[in-house]
This record gives sequence, C-alpha cells and structure tokens, in this order.
Amino acid sequence: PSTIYLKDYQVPPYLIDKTELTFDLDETTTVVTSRLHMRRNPEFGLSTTPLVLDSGVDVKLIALAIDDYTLPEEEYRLSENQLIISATPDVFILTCETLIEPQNNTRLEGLYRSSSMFCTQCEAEGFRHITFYLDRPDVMSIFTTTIIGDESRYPVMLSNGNEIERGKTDEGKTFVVWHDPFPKPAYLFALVAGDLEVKNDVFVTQSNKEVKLQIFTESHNLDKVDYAMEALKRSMRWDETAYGREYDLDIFMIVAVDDFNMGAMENKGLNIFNSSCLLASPKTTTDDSYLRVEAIVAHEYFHNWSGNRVTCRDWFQLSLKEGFTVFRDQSFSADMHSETVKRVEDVSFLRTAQFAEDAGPMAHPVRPASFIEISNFYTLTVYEKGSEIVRMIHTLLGAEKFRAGSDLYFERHDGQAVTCDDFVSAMEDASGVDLTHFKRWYSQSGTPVIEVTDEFDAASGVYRLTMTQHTPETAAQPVTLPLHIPVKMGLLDPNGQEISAYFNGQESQEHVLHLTAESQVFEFTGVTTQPVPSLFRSFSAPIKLRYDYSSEDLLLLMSSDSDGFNRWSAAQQLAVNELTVLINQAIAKQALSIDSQLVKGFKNLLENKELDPAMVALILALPSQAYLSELAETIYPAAIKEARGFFKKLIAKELEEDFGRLYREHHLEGEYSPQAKDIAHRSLKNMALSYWLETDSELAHQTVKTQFESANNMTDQFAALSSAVHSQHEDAENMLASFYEQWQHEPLVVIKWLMLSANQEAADALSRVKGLMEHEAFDLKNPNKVRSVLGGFGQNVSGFHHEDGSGYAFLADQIIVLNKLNPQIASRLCTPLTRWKKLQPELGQKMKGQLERILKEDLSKDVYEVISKCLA
Ligand code: HT7
Ligand code: ZN
Repeated sequence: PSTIYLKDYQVPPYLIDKTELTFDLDETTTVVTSRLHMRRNPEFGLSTTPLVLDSGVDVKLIALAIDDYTLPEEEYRLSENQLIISATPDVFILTCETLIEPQNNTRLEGLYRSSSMFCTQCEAEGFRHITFYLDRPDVMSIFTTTIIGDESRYPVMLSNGNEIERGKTDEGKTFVVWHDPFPKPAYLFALVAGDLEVKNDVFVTQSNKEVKLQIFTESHNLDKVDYAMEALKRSMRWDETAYGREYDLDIFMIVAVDDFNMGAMENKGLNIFNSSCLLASPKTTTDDSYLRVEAIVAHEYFHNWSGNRVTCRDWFQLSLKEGFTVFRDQSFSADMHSETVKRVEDVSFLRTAQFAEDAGPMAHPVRPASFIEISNFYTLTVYEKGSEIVRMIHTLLGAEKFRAGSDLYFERHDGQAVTCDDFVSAMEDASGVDLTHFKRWYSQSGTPVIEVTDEFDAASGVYRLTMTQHTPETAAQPVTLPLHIPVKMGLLDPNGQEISAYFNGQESQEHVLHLTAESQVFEFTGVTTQPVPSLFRSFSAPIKLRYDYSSEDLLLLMSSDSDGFNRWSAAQQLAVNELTVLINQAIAKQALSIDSQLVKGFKNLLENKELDPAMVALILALPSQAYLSELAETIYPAAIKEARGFFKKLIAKELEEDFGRLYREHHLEGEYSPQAKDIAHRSLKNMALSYWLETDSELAHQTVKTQFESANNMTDQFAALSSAVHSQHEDAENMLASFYEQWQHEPLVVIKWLMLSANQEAADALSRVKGLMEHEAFDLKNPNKVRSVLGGFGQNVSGFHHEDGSGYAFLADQIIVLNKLNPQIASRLCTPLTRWKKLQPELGQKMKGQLERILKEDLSKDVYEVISKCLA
C-alpha cells in the first residue's frame, strides 16, 4: 500500500459543478446513474491532464458517456481503484451507469443494508464505493438525487436538502427527487430508504425562519427519540447564541441505524446516527449514555457550519472540522451541565487515551503529514488534542476575540474547502494576536513534559517559577521543538487562601503565563508567604506536569484550590503517587501496605456537604487501569490491577460508615430525570455503593441486590450490576443472567451486557468470551456488538493479558477475520496490541508474535498500516 503525503497536495485538475444521481434500489443490485457536470479547473494549469476518477472494487461499470458520446472500452482504463479517461473536452457532462450490491457490503462504507433499510456512510472515502467520482473534499458540487424504489418496502426515501418532486415511474415504482442547494464534497452525501417511522417537530430560528425537524427510526424505537429531539433544539439555539450560527435549510433530518462504524455522521441536512448514540429512554439508557446522546447530537449539528459550510481542503486538515467541532460540543455540554465536571471528564479521557496514542507507534501530529488509510486518522489526536488546540487559542485570545475570530473564519470561508492555517489566520486577523509560534502544535506530535521548580525569597517577597519544556520524540518525528504553551495558574497560601501577586506589573489572583522557550523563569512579587502553586488550571494545555508536590501540598490543593479542575487533579496525583508505591510492591511480589494520606483527604471530602456531589464522585474515582498503564514506564497489568484492588478495599474499610451514609443521603426517590442535579446524586450514590461493596458489610451486599431488582432506571440497575460483577459478589452470575433475560429484546441494553460480561475478571475469562461470541445475542457483522465483546475483552486483565499469551492470540484471530469483513472495525480493534513495547517483556514478546502473525495475512490498507507501524 502506498503512503499519501500532505506535501504532495495539488488542486484538483477537474471540477464538478453539478452532480445528478439516480438510484434504482433493488434487493439484489442497485443501479446508480450519475450525470456529472464537469470542467477543467483553471487553477490547475495543464489543459491535457487525463480525468482520473476514484472507484471501489465493488463498483461495476455498465456504461460511460461524455456528453452524447458513449465511450468505447479503448477510450478509458479501469483499475482496482481508478477510472482513467485520457481525453476530455474542457467542459462536458460525464454520464456513468454502475451496479453495486449494498446487501453484500459488510464494510459499511458507501451504500449498505442495515436491518431492513438502505443507508450510506461516505466519509472519508465511501462515495467511491457508490460510483466513480472525484472523491476528495475540495471538489464541491450541487447535488440532485433521485431515488426510485418499491413503495411498500421503502415508504421513506431520503437524501440531502429539500424534497422537490415525487411520483410514479412507468413500472409503478415510486421516485423521489431531493435537491441540496449548498455545494458540498461527496463525503457529505447521504441516502436512506426504508420502512421508517418519524417524529416531527419545528424549530424557529433567530431570524424567525421555521425549520422542520424529523427523526426517523424503525417503528419499535420511535418511543426513544424525544430526548434527542430536545437536545437538537438546544443545540440549534446554542449555536445561534454562542457562535451566531443559524440553520440554513428548511428541513433537518436524523436517522438511526443499527449497523454503523462510528458514532454518527453529519451529512448535509440528513445526519445518520448509530442508534446507540441517538436513542434514549429511562429504563434502557444510563446517565452517561444520555449525556453522550446530547453531545453527539450537538456535535453533528454543529458540523453544519464547522465542517459543511466551511469544509476541509484535504484529509490532512481533518482536525479543522473535528477539533473545532469537539471544542464546540464540549463547550455546549459544559453550558448545559457543569463546566468543571465536563472538563474533568474530558481531560481524564484525553490523559488516558490520547496521551497513550501520542506515545505509541501510531503517534501523529494533529495535522498529520502522511497516511496510508485516512480512516485510521479519525483519532483521539485529531479530535481531542485538536480540540485542546482550539481551547488554547480561546485562552490566548480571550472569549471576545475568539468569537470575533470564529465570525471572521465563517464569513471569510463560507462555501470553501480550507486548511488549519486558514483557521488560525482568521483568529490572528480578528484579534491582532500573533499565533506564528503557536501553530507548531498542529505539526508536532507527542505530549510535552513541563518540569517546574520554584524558589521563594521571603525577604524580598519574590516568588520564582522556572519552567522547562520538552516534547519526547515520537514514532512520527525524531526532533522536537519548544511550543507556545499557555499556563493558567494561581498561588495558594498555607491556609488555602488565594494569593494576590504581581506578575509583569499586574496584580491578580490568576495569571496566564506564556511558556515559549525551552526554559523560562516567571517572577511574582508581593508574595508574603511560601506559596503552593496551582498550575495549569482547567488544564490550560495538553501537557504532563512535573512539579514535586508533597502530599500536604496536594491535600491543600484538593481541599482549597479555587479551580475545581485542579482540586480533582490534585486528588488524582495523590492517588497516583500512593498507587505507584503499591504497584512497585506488587511487581516486587511484596506484601502491599501504605499509610495513605489520600484516605485523610477523602474523609474531609465526604464530610463536606457544600460540594457538588458529581465532583465528589469524580474525586473518589481512583485512577483507572488504563491511566496507570499510560503513566508507567513499563506496564505490569496484573500488578496494577492488584494495587488498585488493594487500595480500593483499604479506602472502603477505612471509610465504611461514610460510604453507607453517602449511599442513603444521595438515594433519590421518584421519577427518573436525566437533569444534571439528579445525575450528580446518582453518580455519588453509585460510587459510594461500589466502595461499600468492597467491605464485609452484609447491608451493602443486600443493598446492591435490592437496587438491581427495584431500580426504576438503567443507571441504577446497571451500576448495581457492574459493582456486583467487579466486586465478585456471590450473586454476580445470577444477576448477569437475569439482566440478559430481562433485556434480551433491547439491543442497546444487550451491548452493555456483552461489554460487562466480556470485561468480567475471572480465571476462565477467555473461554467466557469465546462463549459470548457463540451467544445468540452476538453478531460479528454488527460493529456495536463487536466493540462490546472484543473491546470489553481488551480491558480484561486476567483474560487479555493472560501469561500464556492466549488472550493476544484470540484477539489476533478476530482481527484476521474482521479484516476481510470490515477493515475499519478490524483496524480499531488493533489498539490494545499497539502497546507491546511498553509491556513487561514476557508479555510484550508474546504480543509482538501475534502482530507478526497478522502481518503475514493478506491485509486491508487499514489493518496493514496499524500493524506495520507497530512493528517498525
Ligand atoms: N465526521 C464523522 C466521521 C465518521 C466516519 C469516519 C470514518 C469512517 C466512518 C465514519 N462515520 C462517521 C463523525 C464525526 O466526527 O462527526
Ligand atoms: Zn465530527
């Protein structure tokens, strides 16, 4: 497979002003006819360049014509992925008739079947699996789509834009014509056809325009779309107020499908969603999933401007739309709920998963310089670190100038396909802030490490911070340079009071420092007592901080910092420090023991009635197995698991009474609601329960069963089940069985059950997972089920990291099978195998052996790229 480089970008030799598509849908073959109104691109220069259209192996050519002239075979050339026509006029209509077989499309790219419906997924390069095209984002065209189908099977036939015509063909089939007035790249094309039910609503925009809102699902799911509809309206309003962005078509449609490779897709006017990211009801959906539905509905809606109206010039610029849109959806969720809780959740995810990616063999800059398969670059780096870059620009400019920058960006580039540099230029031009150095964040991979030391001179009242930055080299780049890093910070006195100090002549309790050099000294004056620095407040940059905090310092920050994020972060750091001691004891096979300071901090925390229960729950959550693995120089999975288990029990025993009390205090009676206040109580109650169960309390063991049996919502029922499973409750097996019995007809609950079952730690974990793959509920063609079972297994220490290597061999077997069925899913399942170099040597070598075995297979580009980079 060949590598594609950003440096080789050229404007397209041809343009497509209009695209007219006709789909004649059928159960076995679908006929696609395209009429492309083309012309040579004057910007390209050469006027003799052949026309090279992208194609998939699965597209069969039936007829090809330029204007009225049917091209004979000798006038074009067809290869596996291209159609080349060597001579064309300057302006012409290319007509092309192709056959495709959506029912055999297991890749779930292009047009495919999901249950009884037809649907599409065209990002990034799916459109070429439908017909021959210039399938690149800088070719923007006005689409008109005619769908022909049997009305009894496909009463609903949808595409982008507005419906402009409907009628009957001579053969008695129904046809519907859709027209999208906004030029768009092919990746935003969508088609849906099926026997669907609809929920209707209306949104009145800020300029008083009525927009028809429609959510389509199969009939048995129509009762689960109300929450998404409300979330959509909240998103539309928020984008008007926060960014001045109004919706532009007369209709906005969303469709839920069961088989989908990712979460959702922002096709113009016709978003398609994985049903797990759209459907919600109190009995079947947990609080986390409610919040996810809201965030994803918002994310896809926000793409209407950040992605659709202004799109990417090429796929190296993916973060232009994804990083910015993640930043926008994170800000939206923060505004809808709690800003601090949202920030903690997002950072916790970033530090665990993105940092690991950025230190592994697939590390790449937010704007990658090369790729083999673009689908592999829908990564946490492009999305989450990309969002952090936008957030840092927000911090550097301030809210007002940032908004001026985004207004300018949308105004300047409306209807264009642009680059990350264009985004930054708009921010600079609107604010007057020079971001030249800052832009290095887009091109340099790896997580910067910031070492901080300090000195205090009581006599002069001067406090100095010395900061040194270094970004470790990554797989993608051997040399790294200093970045422009915003450091939001404050100082606390020994009583936890904020210190007002002078920096650069300005007196303030909070400062934003600009760390730009490899090493810099920052001097504060007017400081009367040795302070404790609160650094990188709100996680003002995606970095790793090294400052030698004592346990007392961390306890002080945890109880008193005015920055909620840093209160949480201090507790995490203290927990990491203590867990590291325990992990090292476990590695050395010593008895585990610790005089924990964190327990003291937790005790104070649990007695403080003023705090937001959601924050208390987050502070109580111990650093995860995955985060501790990311932090470790060498990963010893069993030692980490043992240390975490020991520490949780120790805390539980010390604070047993508090956890029992918390459980009672935060138990809600009455009807379920996914509002922030109630979610907060449930999260603390269920966190308390998970600790309480680690004690010998009979009452706790009874309580978990009662909650499981009598909960009126999925959050409480599933929390009880998970806690029972993870604490190895004697009734865990029965509870798992009865849960499946109760919910076997709800696929979205079944995927939760599959995930928990695959994740259950046990000596025979592997044979249980093999059993799950034989279970009636499992389906290898459904990405949600594959993700649940194999994703859940990848987090199972005793099964996946079994010392005989059988867990790695099993996952490799599944990747080899899925490589043929669905390359995108196969490639994503490789992630746990990418950590082999960091694993304890005996395990790492076994994992490497499986990677070598996979590489010998006939691999898709997707899997080849990941595995070959892992072994490089
Ligand atoms: N922009 C969408 C990306 C997406 C995707 C990419 C590759 C393969 C399948 C896909 N489904 C959706 C989703 C988003 O970020 O909004
Ligand atoms: Zn997106």
